[in-house]
Amino acid sequence: MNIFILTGAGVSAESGLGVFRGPGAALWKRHDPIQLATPEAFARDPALVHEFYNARRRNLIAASPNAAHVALARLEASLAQRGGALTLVTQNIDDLHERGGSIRVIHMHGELLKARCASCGAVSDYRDDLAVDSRCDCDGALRPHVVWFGETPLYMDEIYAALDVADLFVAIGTSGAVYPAASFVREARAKGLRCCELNLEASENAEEFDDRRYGPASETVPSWVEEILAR
Ligand code: BJW
Ligand code: ZN
Repeated sequence: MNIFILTGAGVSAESGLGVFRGPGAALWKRHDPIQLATPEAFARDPALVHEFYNARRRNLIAASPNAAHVALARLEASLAQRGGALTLVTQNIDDLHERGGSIRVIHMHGELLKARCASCGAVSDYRDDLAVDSRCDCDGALRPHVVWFGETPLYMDEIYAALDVADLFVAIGTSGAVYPAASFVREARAKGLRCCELNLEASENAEEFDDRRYGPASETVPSWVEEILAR
């Protein structure tokens, strides 16, 4: 069985990382995170945008994966043993899937623990605070390696190729408000895939899913994984 999973901020909510939308959304009290996640905001006030991501980077380093991350890692290993495969695509910029044991994670919106040079494009591991004067070896300015509104998400060819060969599409902890990720379910349906949503509450595109399960990811994901592996 080939399973395609798309995760969003809800899968990391119980690890103490904030969500953008939905109950308890309070990613950053002082400013609307959605207003900061744009190239225009970074051009206008890079220090403020760095401050937002520096605070989230510190929070991430102190956080731990939860039962949902661990269950998805178990699913990846068990499917591989049975000759199947899991494609795990995340909109999250945290590394909690990896720390939960997942081997292959596709970060379509980038990674918080990496920095990118705005001049040469080089991407490097980065765990410290970034500042306006942080520089690449080429002297270009460093920015967080994340995908802001209006920028092209990463690994799109790989993602669409994986959707082509999947048997089941599952969305976990995502509001369905941000494209192109929000359109994956429609594309999966068009290919005849069964689609399942695991979320705290109905997402914006809930009606596109055949199977909907609502509750905290730390409970719904492990029980759904057990069910899949018992088949
Ligand atoms: C729980 C839970 C618990 C809580 N258990 N669940 C008009 C129409 C259509 C599209 C557009 C349009 N105008 C502009 C666009 C395009 C735009 C877009 O989608 N805008 C919308 C606002 C309409 N998209 C883009 O610009 C993208 N690029 C693009 O389209 O390029 C063109 C292109 C397309 C295709 C191929 C090639 C090129 C880029 C989008 C970049 C998004 N960036 C951000 C910031 C990244 C860095 C960062 O983290 O700061 O990504 S925005 C933010 O939203 C972040 C997230 O990854 C993303 C999605 O959020 P997510 O993960 O769904 O989280 P939430 O908070 O929304 O939802 C959490 C859910 O969990 C909720 O439902 C809760 O209930 C639930 N939950 N606790 C389970 N314990
Ligand atoms: Zn550079």
